[in-house]
Amino acid sequence: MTAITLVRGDITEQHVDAIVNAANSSLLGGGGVDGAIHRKGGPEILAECRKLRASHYGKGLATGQAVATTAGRLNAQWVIHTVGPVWQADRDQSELLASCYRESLRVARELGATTVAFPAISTGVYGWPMDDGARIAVRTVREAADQPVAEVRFVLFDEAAYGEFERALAETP
Ligand code: AR6
Repeated sequence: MTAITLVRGDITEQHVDAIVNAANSSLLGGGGVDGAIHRKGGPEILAECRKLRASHYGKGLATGQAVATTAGRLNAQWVIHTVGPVWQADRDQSELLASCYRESLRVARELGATTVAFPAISTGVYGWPMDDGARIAVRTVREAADQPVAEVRFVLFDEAAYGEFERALAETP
């Protein structure tokens, strides 16, 4: 059974096996979590991302998919990059957001990671409402997390995000 824990803070400060990055399909960096990970993790991460773009991911990483690199100078072994959908009020993309969590966990299991830290994917620059993003995150991780992943830690940047994840956790059987 995988434990789901909530922490308020900065994902780049976590000591875990794998840190999940809310990336974009270019894999070449950006703002928010992505910017913080590359800043603190150092150039090794970007170097591996460039190699991925030059090999299997010539067109970039598709929305809902996940791929791992080194974590550079972060207190982790791997960064798992995933691309969330951009929120659109007139289109249900919940399955794509769920896929980010599912695919990241699949990569984590393949790597043998036992502790995995997730941000609230798509809820920043990509505009997904936090309450719905939290419900999808918690539900999908409850369904998909499996050995050897012993802990999935959601790292929430502010009190409001923490509150929504707490509520989602209490509501999800
Ligand atoms: N630690 C934990 N959570 C954070 C941190 C941090 N250091 N920084 C921000 N958050 P975002 P997205 C929260 O924008 O919406 C980038 O430019 C933030 O408050 O990082 O998936 C990429 O390159 C929000 O709740 O990711 C893409 O272009 C959540 O993390 C695009 O942003 C996610 O916010 C991806 O947008």
